[in-house]
Amino acid sequence: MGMKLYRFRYSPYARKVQMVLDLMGQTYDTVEVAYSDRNELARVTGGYIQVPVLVDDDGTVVTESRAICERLVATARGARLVPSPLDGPIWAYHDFVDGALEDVLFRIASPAVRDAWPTPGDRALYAFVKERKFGAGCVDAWQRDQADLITRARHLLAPSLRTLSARPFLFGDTPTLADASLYGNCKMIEEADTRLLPRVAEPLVDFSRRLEAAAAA
Ligand SMILES: N[C@@H](CCC(=O)N[C@@H](CS)C(=O)NCC(=O)O)C(=O)O
Repeated sequence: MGMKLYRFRYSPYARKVQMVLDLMGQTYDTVEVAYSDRNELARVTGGYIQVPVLVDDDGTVVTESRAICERLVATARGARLVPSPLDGPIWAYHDFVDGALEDVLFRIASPAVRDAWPTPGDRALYAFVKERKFGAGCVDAWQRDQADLITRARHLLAPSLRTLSARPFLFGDTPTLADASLYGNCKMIEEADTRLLPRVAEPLVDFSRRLEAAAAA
């Protein structure tokens, strides 16, 4: 049985996991989940309908991207992505990306992600899911406030950009889990609208291509 990754193309958590798999040289299939058809996902997981979900080679179903990454970096090929003794700062960076950074970046991506769903039902459901959590009209408000959100994102990203102007990857010459995390958020922005990532931070376009090249090598 092969490994399977359930994802939305724009999910930063799924794209992070996918990059970890690519950097490991792992073979896997991706399953692109339709926003309003999560029957397969619910059957596989017993009811969890967020992405990513990883079905491992041995059939083990793992939810929550942090838990998936913990499992992957515990393998021989994955261990390189968290080189000792940098475990602490690498996981801390991972958590910064999935927390504070994603909290700003998903608001920048959401309006375009909503508009890209193929059916009116998907678009409405996507907006509804966001509105249940963040209030009526939130996706339209994030569209209106996009310039301010980009300013906030730039501020949060500035230290990382200084690091990346001096070295190819966040912790040096070779990619780590930290890079895969940052990449996941870059892909969210790019999948929303390719014109957005250079507006947020031009150097992250090169960074993303560099990491993809390292993963393909
Ligand atoms: N803590 C979870 C978060 C996963 C998550 O928020 N996934 C989003 C996509 S980015 C999702 O599936 N949302 C459900 C929805 O939009 O209905 C993880 O790290 O895996």
